Amino acid sequence: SIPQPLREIWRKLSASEFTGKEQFQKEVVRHVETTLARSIYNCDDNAAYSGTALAIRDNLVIKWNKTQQHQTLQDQKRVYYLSLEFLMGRTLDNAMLNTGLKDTAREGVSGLGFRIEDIIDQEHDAALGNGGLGRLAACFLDSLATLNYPAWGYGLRYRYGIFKQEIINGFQAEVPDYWLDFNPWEFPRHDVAIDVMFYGTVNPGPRDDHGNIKKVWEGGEIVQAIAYDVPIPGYGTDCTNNLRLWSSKPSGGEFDFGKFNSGDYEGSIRDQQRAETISAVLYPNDNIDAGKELRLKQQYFWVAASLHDIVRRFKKSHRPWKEFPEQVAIQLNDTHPTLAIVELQRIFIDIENLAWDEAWSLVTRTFGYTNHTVLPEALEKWSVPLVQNLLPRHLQIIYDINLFFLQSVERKFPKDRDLLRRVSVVEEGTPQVLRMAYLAIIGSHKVNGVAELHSDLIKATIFKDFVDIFGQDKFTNVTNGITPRRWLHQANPKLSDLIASKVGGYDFLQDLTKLSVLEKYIDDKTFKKEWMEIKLAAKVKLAKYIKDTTQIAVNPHSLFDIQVKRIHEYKRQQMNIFGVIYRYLRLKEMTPEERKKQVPRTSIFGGKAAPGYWMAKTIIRLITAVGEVVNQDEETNCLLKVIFIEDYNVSKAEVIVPASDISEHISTAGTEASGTSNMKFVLNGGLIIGTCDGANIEITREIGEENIFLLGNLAEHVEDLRHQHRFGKDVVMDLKLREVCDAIEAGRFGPEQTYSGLMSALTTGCDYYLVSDDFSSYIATQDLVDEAYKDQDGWATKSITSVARMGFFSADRAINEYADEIWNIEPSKIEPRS
Ligand code: NBG
Repeated sequence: SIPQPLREIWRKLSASEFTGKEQFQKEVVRHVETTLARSIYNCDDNAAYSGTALAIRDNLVIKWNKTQQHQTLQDQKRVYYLSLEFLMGRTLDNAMLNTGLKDTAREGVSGLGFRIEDIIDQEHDAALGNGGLGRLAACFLDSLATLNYPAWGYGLRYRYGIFKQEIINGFQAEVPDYWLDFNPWEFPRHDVAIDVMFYGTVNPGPRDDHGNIKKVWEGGEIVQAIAYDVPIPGYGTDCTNNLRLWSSKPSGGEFDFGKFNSGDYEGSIRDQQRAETISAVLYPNDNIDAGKELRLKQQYFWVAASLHDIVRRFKKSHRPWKEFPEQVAIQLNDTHPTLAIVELQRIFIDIENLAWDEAWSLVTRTFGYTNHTVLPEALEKWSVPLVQNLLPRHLQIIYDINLFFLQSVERKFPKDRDLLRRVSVVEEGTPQVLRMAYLAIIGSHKVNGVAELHSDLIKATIFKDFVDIFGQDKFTNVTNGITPRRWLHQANPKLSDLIASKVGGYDFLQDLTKLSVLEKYIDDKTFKKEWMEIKLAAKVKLAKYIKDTTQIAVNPHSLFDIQVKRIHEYKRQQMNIFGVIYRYLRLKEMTPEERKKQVPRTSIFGGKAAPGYWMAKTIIRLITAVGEVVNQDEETNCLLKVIFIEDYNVSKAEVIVPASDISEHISTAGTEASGTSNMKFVLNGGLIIGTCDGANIEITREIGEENIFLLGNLAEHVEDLRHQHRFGKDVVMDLKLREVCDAIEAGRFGPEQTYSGLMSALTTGCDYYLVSDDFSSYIATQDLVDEAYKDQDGWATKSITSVARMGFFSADRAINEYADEIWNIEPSKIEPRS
């Protein structure tokens, strides 16, 4: 660092933030001309985006440095949020809004001959996530910074995020999405390079302070983790936190010159490629565990680098180890980072020479674990031979953790051998597998679900034994939330402005409960009119996007019915499209007179299927095929259109979410842990049709039953219904659904073989997701939606009332709950520079 006497000079020269339009413009032009080496003759939208981003970034970086210095000086407890996914979307618009520079930038670029919207549109999404879990992590980062919590995110810097989806002949095709061409939002820290070892052997070493023979893990393959830092600006505060993403690189030299010189060119780069492969690509599975070695490597690589970093930071403060949990909280976003528990125990006992019990007490007080699913196919299990080979020392530690745990269980419940079998981290079988969720519970002081129903369900089902063992208090609920900055203010600026004009400014963006003031205006005719005009404008914008990308014209005055999310059988896009077919069949039967009475509808779908998830891909094909038939049917297409929006992602969601009249959240009860898009849609004045599942239940409680269209069976009946399907004698399919299946099987939407899997899932597959049980309720509820929509004034009342009551679903509320109940951390405000 700089010698003391020179620091004054340094401080005088220190960079300062630009203010005002002129200074902003100067910065943009300077960046375009110097950083980008371009000129007025070749500055297109893309160069203007880069210049603008770099100018905004400069201000952000100044706040970021200040925040990091402040937090280091304060030396308070920090939270580290470990997530394999951060689905950030675009940054520029959000950074401008959070730092209060949007208007300056709009005027500034306009004076230079550009439109801010076009510039914003140039940015590539940072799509380092699959869906809700990754987007939740991104919303949480926004809230942590906004609320001034000292917090870091840790993740992987994938070279390829989630694939780009193309629809070719109606089927999904996957295209790699290389997003790092120009990414002004990351800062490589080549000086933060951490060696991570894999494979190798464990050998006896010297005796430790406690007289035990040490275990030495050695001789493995070493890969380097390089830090890339991303600034995360809070809204209306200088607090700018850090997201650190690790990139993998071969350790010691780029490639093997020996091999190169002897002519083995391929061999010379093989090791380099092996190392770089680790952070190359995000696994594209949402709620599915693939169990591949490379994924385990990713997990350990990321966890080892992050913990090394965290422990190093702690050691700088020269505190005794016993203070570790008072300085460090680590949150495990699902089981993906569970190895962090084992790694920290390893660091403590193997490297820092703590005794097992002391180390374990520190470890368990440090970690919290969030569960995001009860779906069996998503619960992570690692094969023991795989772990033995890749991480031999960790496997030993896991065995010890498990042994001590089982001994304590045995003391508490003597002679219950079946209990020991049920709760063991090691599941018997060929091969044996490690149940990562169990390890995460054993190694954490708190376990939470993400919505009330979900948190109750995990306690009653998959983790029941652990509640008996550890007690109720270890298990808690933190209902998910979303950031109103991105999902209202940024995505729907007109609505945000209208709300601000009624509730007394933009404070509601930092305290979403202030929305409740809107209820006062429920009878205000002009307000209602403006409200509905904004909704219509959002629909017009989406209609234009649909026209531009699919050439299909949709009527913005029709009811926009939207289901956008990952395609999954449990989310039941199939039920939605069956419903569309049913509607189409009815419309076909009607006389022209009857048709005149119908509410025109546009059914909009979007979402990716995991590349290996054949059933999900079949569902996409059915949706596109129904669209092909329905959209061209002159008799009915003014009353029904079906659209599949290609490559659904965060930036498209920002256009889609404000435009819904109704959105669908119709998972089989008990399967969707929370859902978060339900919150986004309602916050933007859209109503919901949904099942009693996940956060839908709490949304209903908050906004009132009269403002939501609920349907279907309850979670408590699901098991019985499944049992009936499996063993019941004379289960007959719902007649309406039968009609739909007949139409599909008659080839009305292309060759029926295409859908045979989907059809047999309903029959021989015992209809695991209970589509036939909920179908008639679904159809009846959709009829209620049509009826309600005819009364536009009543609809507006529902829409406004719902928004007014959505305060609870801010991610700020969720983060405050984590901070108080799990992390025990305090906010720390950075005073603005005088
Ligand atoms: C997902 C759930 C969603 C939930 C998000 C965020 C996984 C494993 N789970 O319902 O399916 O909203 O997590 O909590 O991706």
